Amino acid sequence: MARPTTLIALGLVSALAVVAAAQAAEGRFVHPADTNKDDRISRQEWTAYKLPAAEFDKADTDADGLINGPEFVAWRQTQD
Ligand SMILES: [Ca+2]
Ligand SMILES: [Ca+2]
Repeated sequence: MARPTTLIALGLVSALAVVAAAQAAEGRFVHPADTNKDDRISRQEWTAYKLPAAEFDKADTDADGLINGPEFVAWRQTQD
């Protein structure tokens, strides 16, 4: 017999999945290197994800110290 707490937990997981889908639909930047989920990759996150440290400054075209979605996509296109 399912306990009420189990049902609440399942409901929460479903709600989170809906939120994630909505964020993707809005074109939010989602990358596994973005460990603090602020939609930007910091230098620490970049190197922690084993991305080449020398590439960070190339990718950060506006030099604000963070890689946003468009910057990351543009950088990726230079890597192929
Ligand atoms: Ca981040
Ligand atoms: Ca930047």
